[in-house]
Amino acid sequence: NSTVLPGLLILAAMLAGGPPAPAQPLPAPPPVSAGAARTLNDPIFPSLGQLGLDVRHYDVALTVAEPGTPELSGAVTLTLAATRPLAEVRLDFYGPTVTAVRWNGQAAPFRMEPDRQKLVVTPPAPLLPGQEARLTVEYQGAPGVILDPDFSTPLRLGWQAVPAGEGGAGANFTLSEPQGTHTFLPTNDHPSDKATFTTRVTVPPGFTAAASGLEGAVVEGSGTRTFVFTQAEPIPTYALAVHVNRFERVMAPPVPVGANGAPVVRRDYFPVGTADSTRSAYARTDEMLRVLSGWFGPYPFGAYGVAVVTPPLPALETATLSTMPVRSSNERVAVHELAHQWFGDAVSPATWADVWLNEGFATYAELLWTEAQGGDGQAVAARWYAILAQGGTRPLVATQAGQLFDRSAYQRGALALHALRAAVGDAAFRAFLHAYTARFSGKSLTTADLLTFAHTQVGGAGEAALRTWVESPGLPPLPVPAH
Ligand code: MET
Repeated sequence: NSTVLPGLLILAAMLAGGPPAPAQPLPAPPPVSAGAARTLNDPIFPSLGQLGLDVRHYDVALTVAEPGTPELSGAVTLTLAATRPLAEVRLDFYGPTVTAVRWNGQAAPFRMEPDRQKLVVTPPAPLLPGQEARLTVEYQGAPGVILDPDFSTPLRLGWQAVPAGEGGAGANFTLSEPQGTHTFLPTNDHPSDKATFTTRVTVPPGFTAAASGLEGAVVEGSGTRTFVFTQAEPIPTYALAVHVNRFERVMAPPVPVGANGAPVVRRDYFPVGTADSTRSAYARTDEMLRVLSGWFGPYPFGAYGVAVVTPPLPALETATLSTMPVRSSNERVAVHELAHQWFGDAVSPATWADVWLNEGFATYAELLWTEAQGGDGQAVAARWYAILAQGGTRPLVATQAGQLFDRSAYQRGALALHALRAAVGDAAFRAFLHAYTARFSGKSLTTADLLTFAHTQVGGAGEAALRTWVESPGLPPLPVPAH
């Protein structure tokens, strides 16, 4: 799982000592208090989230006074509901020092559990099912460090800082999958609790902020500019994009691929000085939107584009605004991240063990795009098959963190869809994909849910083809669809 840098224990200790002790004795524990400490018990990241907590909306205000440094200050108001009585609210947070917590506008007792990366807030009375509350958290300082162990070069998740001088004037951005969002935002940091976001980012003059959602008017302050974004459809916490840079924002004509042909706003953000060879990877986004929506159904959000970043990191499908490193700026990765808007951002995995539902579908989009260009899709499938035959494979539901983004999640996941397509034919496969996105957009599902849904949509033969690829310990035969 995530590794905490020992040096950052200093931050942890600081956080532990920071908040004041609760001003008054805690209320007598109601019978529900034991349940209040329960996490979502994710099979891969068991400490994430809180059972029974439903965050509906995050109203986020971030101030980045010195872009390129890690420091930020934040104020977030979460709209909370509960599916069981909660005597405490336990948010994932490993961020800057908390300076204030309010429950429905009134100061509320809180404490940090840095070892568990939790901010624990005690409301005046338990939050009950059917109620809604507003929880405000203010914080300031440097985010915590959560390393992702899946990569040979350890990847620091969450809030990124690109110092001035490294080919730019200083930049910050989020790269959070799977569990980095709580380095800069107190969240129920799990894809089973999706939420909408309003994101306000205040930056110095000359800098531009970008974030997931539709952009509103820029508010000019005294020596600051505040950019406001509305993400109106629920997304998983890891999919929230926030970027600060000296950006050039490039608008393109809207593309009518939303629900009932609604126009999708097109904008890309390129750091000033981005090479044409990088920008050219995004020249065909309009065509990609048309091809993929033809297969998958209406594009699920109001906008799409990319924000290019300079560090050599993995690309990430941040909602409405994929985060694209310069080195991944090619059409294959561009179409992969675009496909994730449907699979990952709109239709999300219920647990991290189900993340192949994101990666398999997004990888399959690469084959569909190849075919749309007149290329040989079966050759793409055969290459994936050879990779798995050589490198080994596993059943698709992950059992450990190191499997989340491995070849089985990507290539075997994609071949599972190729097998479904081979079993039912192109027309039924396309109808299945449309029905799947219509049914699960805005929601989260397990692999078992997919198989059940496949059975109802395409019948036993289709489900069996998919199930073989999901469950078989070895490598099933290469599927060959008839066209
Ligand atoms: N979901 C990313 C992709 O596009 C990978 C993230 S790595 C933490 O493949």
